[in-house]
Amino acid sequence: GKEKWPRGDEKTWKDAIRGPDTDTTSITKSVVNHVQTSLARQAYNLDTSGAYQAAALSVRDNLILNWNDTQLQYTRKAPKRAYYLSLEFLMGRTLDNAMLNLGLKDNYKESVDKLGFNMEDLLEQERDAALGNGGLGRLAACYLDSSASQELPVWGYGLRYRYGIFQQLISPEGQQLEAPDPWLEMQNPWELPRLDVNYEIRFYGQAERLNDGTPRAHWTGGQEVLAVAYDVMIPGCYTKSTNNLRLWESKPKRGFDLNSFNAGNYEGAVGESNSAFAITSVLYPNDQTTFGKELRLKQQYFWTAASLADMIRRFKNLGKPITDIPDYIAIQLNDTHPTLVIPELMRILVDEEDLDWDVAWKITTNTVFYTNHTVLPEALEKWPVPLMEHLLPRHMQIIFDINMYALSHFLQTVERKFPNDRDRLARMSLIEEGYPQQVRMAHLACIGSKKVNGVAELHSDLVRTTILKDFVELEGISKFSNVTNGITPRRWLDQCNPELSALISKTLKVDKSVWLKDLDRLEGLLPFTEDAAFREEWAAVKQHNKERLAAHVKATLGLDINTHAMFDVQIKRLHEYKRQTLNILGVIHRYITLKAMSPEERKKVNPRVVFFAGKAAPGYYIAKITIRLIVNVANIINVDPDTKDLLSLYFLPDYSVSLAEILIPTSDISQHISTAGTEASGTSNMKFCLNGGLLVGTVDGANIEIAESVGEENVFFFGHLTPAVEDLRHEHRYHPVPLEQKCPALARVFEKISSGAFGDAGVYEPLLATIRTGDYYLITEDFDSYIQALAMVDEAYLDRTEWVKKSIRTTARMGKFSSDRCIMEYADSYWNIEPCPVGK
Ligand code: Z15
Repeated sequence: GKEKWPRGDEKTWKDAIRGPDTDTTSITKSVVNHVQTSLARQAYNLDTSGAYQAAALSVRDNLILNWNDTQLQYTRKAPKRAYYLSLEFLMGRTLDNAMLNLGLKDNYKESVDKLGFNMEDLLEQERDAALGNGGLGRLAACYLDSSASQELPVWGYGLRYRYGIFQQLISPEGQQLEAPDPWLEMQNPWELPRLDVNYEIRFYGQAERLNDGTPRAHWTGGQEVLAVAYDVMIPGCYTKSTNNLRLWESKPKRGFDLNSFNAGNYEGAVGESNSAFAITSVLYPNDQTTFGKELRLKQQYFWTAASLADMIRRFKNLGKPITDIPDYIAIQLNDTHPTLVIPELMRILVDEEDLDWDVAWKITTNTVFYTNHTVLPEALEKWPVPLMEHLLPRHMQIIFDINMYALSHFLQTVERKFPNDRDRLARMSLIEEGYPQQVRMAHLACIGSKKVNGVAELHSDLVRTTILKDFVELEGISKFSNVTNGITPRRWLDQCNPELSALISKTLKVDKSVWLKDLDRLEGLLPFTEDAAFREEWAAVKQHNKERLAAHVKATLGLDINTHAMFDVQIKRLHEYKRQTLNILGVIHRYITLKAMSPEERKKVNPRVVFFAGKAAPGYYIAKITIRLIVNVANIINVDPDTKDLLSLYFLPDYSVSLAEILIPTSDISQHISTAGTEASGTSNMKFCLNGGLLVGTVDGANIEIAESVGEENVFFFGHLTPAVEDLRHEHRYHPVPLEQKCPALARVFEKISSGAFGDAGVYEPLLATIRTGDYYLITEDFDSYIQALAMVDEAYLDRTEWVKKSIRTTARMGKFSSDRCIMEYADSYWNIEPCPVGK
């Protein structure tokens, strides 16, 4: 029936309630209103920063109205919801994305224009929200965009770090320096503090089993910290649906402890509160390495416990029996970082809800889903048992119980199925023996989840056949599957490459509101490969994007870039397995080759500009040397009169989402050259291809599926395949061959470096030594075929018409890699959730 108006005069209310500001006139009024009131500033002396803030607050108003309607709809319809738990959300900037998703960018632009400002300048004012390291964090951000765009009831849960990923500075010698990222120093219009939404989170203390015939225990004492919610609105594309990203901030439970002050313990009281603030103070900048730091474990528990408490409170409002949790909640673990939700949910169900262990276990394993993002051993999380016991005594008991007493489900099952297979038991146990013992988080995530997935076909196969092989044999293959990663075409095409987006809409005669949400429509571009005028327009967009980047580099670094060259880009975290070394050694090889040519020969060479960008973990020594080498090679070759017009090299500092948005649309080729079997998926490969850049890559991760989609003739593959890698490593270990014999071309490159051509050779020695001895990532094995692949690129680039055709075909066939497809796969095959559109 019709709901009764809650209070007051209905007409008065309804006349006063407003909708979003969508026409230029009301947008202008709203922006100026924010200048006058929210910002408390005079209209006549407004600067660009103020104009940005006011425009952002106006856009935010629209988001809030949609957010309210969406959340009300979820409350009314009570659909099953999915929660995406990620320690990282690499959101980048919000204003442009929000205006585009609202379909209001043109109106805001017009309004800002009339007020005497330039929209591009305003956008530049915004700091990136850089609450992530790399691919994993950016994937989470793309998935939020797609969930809202698909009108799915999905929330993200994360941490509100006061400092995001560090700012990278590069000294003139090429040393990486790290500075804190004070992204919250300016007012952040994109978050809503919810000081009333808070939970007390316990650490340390004692856990005592009741031993009353139930599995229950009491966990008391220790330290309690408050988790406070900050909500970030996630607008869907061309829909009212606006989801929530809830980020937790830590603070002391009751400010300063008055008793301590009275006892004259001022410093103790302040110290206590400092340690509470510390939990969410900084994002750990280590990508794919585990350090076993107590504060990191504290972050993980703080976040999972607050998120779970929030979900359960919301569930309880529905008034359903607790055993219905799996019908209303799906929890997706983004890597093992949130694995503590498994023992935490068990603790709540067993200790607080008084359920039988088996009932609790069934609920848990029907609610949780786990995505694995790596098979690299150094990236698999393990926590020392003594640390876990100290910080989370009750959870440690529960993990032992899952391992032992839930034995009937696990170790006993293993024993029954594989009698006397002690090695298997040791391999599979949640506890790795050693001094100290360690908790294997991937094993816990695996047995505590309903489904486990990898992020590209090859990677999911490797998960099934290597790190979780024993679990596949125990539980059956159907629990283990694949969801190939994707990217949001909103940010990674429409926003970062507006000219290409406009050209596509014009050519397809389809509004972007359609094809951006149905990316297979790009196939409609294929017939136009034969249209010379279209090809020219296509090429002109790339050229324009190169010039846009060149202008940016000129403005920020004062450097002049040759925009009439092939742009060759490798941008990603620095990692030995990603092999930036292979690339820079290839650049040196190219330099040597050019130097040896006659001026006549040089005239036939294609000019090439090579770009690198990426951060190294602050403690990653070899990665930092790699940056040094790149910078110093650049310093030499960029000023060499023999070659500088044909080959130049840039290391762009402080790689970020925003920098990626400028770089990606410029690329003719991009490099994704990890040792086969090491890159789980990669997602920037998809971004480049969507923007018409071609791939140079190994047969690894999502490169394989990209080639399947765009056609192998449009990808430059090289290098050994995954099955060969282990054997080759074995050879290197037991039958080493000197570099000069193994790979003479590379030996010449090493000689050049050792001769001091790029400064003090001693600096690079530790890096070169990793290749000369051991060569775990098989640089020497892949170098020759890498150089060949680059030669094929040069060859192909000579036929510019054919090249542009390749570029168009690549974009046209990238539909599969929309993160909308991924999110629908998770929704249908894992979470079992459905769209819950507003107003239906
Ligand atoms: C990270 O960014 C990735 C994996 C990890 O285990 C961690 Cl800790 C961080 C990356 C993968 O390296 C990359 O191949 C993949 O595309 C991305 O996650 C998203 O799945």
